[in-house]
Amino acid sequence: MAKEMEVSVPDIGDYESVPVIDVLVKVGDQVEKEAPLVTLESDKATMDVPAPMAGTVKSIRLKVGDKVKQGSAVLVLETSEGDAAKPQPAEPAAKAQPAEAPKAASKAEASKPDATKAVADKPAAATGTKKSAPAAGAKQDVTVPDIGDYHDVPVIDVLVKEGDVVAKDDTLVTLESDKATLDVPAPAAGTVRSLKLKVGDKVSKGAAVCTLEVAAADAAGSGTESAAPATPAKPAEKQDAENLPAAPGNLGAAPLPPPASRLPSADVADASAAIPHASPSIRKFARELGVDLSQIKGSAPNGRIAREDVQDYVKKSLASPPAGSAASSAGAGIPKIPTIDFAQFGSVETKPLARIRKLSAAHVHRSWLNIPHVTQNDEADITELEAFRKSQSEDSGVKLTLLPFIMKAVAKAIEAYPEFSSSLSPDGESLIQKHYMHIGFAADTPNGLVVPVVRDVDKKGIVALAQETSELAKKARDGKLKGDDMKGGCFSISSLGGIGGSHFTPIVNAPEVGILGVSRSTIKPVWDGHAFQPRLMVPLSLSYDHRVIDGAYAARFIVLLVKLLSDLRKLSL
Ligand code: CAO
Repeated sequence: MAKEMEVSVPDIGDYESVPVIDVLVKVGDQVEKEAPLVTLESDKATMDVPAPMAGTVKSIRLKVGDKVKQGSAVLVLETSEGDAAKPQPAEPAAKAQPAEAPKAASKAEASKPDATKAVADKPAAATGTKKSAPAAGAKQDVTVPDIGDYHDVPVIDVLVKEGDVVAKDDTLVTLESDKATLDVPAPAAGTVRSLKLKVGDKVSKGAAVCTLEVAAADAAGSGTESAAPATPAKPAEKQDAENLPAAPGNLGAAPLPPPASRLPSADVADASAAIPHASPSIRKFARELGVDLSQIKGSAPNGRIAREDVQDYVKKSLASPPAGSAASSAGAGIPKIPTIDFAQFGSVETKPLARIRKLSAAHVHRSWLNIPHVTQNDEADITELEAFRKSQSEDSGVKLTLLPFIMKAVAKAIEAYPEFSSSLSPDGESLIQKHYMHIGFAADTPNGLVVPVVRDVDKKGIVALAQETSELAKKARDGKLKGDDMKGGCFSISSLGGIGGSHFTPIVNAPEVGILGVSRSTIKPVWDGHAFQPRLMVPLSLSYDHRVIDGAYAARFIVLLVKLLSDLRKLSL
């Protein structure tokens, strides 16, 4: 028979007036025993209040923003289980893993003077220290503090190694159960002399963490845990292999991975950008899926990562490279660039990126990561072509730049080497050969790079191509290109000749397999067998997808291209 029971906030240790940051259920929801109902979060720890038993949510007694303490009403649950008759507070877990909240002072807690005092007033709120001040150089055993009714809580991170010098309150290890996350901070400044645990160990109150050789200043200045003034909490540098060394010139350490109790707060403002903000249940969920929370931008208030954010991230990750293709593993394990607070080096300004720049950034990144690029360089003698171009420019009434000539030559070279107009099938098993000749050209616009596409280049004359490229370039600069203007290309040209520079490495415009970079032509001495002749040479850089194009094939392609540009008769054939 169905019975109603009121679920209240369980024993959350020394915490009082803890804000509700998430209500994870709504009226009518059916919940399993242990399912998280609400998430509470202070600056010291994050904890879920779980359902004490399976049932249906009948009414909810709190909302986001409310501040609660032990015994505050959470919701009413209708349950058919016989033992639900008597209202009882939610037990955070089965008796084997009971109370919900850690009673330990976390690093953030200890870093706030008022919090330090509040905690220090309570004997249970230990930081693992002994009461008397250790002498400088004295060895102090650091143990897991009073973490309430928690037992056998897994160590998920060890942030120090033997020999490390730590400040008081630096996090030594992070513990995390499926209901809460907390740090064990250093009780005093000193040197870590002997580590007693490792990731994966399960610990309870009193378990040995390390031996600390206490620094002189700390020994003099600190006594009991209540006496220490708050040292601004600085994230300890992670010592394991995941941690990249700081890049040259970047004095800041790589960002710390994210225990929940190190939440963004005024005390840890420097590190807050690098700290994913999520409840323990979301952390557990992310860990089960192998998701690195630092890669996710939270959509919930204060940037907190919600379950949907993790799900979206996984969906996007699965959708990116086509399954089974040679590129399907691309992106895995790419080390993250450390987050640096540039303001520490001087004045900075953050501006949002234009939409086009964001799109092209994602596109070139995808291409760069998925395609094994090779770039083949050469130079074409365009002395005669230039003389012809200049003479024709005046006659045709259209401004002829080098671009339409190059476009025409590329189309002819592709006719001879058609694999440059192909794409790999998404499964990587076959090559799709295109029987049309649409060629894109990169156009520089105030908002970023776009690639309009000229259709049927093989069927058009130079003047028509000149007209079309100039119209498309204008549309691009005016932001008037339509989606269709940029679709369907077989090959791309990126001409920087109007600007300068010699060779460069263009990035293949995937799923195309080749791109030609054109740089600025210059007069060079070229040996004709008898003497050096001044010739106008244009540098060409052909990047190609080496999964599709062999080096010899690419070299033949560029040799032909050079010939076509060097001899106008061949181009007009
Ligand atoms: N060598 C020497 N001069 C060159 C040249 C070359 N390879 N290519 C062009 N020029 C000259 C032109 O003849 C023109 O000179 P005049 O004004 O004296 O006649 C001048 O440079 C300007 O040409 P242009 O760049 O405006 O015209 P274009 O047809 O060559 O190029 C376009 C058009 C849209 C490709 C170009 O404006 C552009 O946007 N280029 C940048 C492309 C880009 O950003 N690529 C990078 C992609 S990867 O990051």
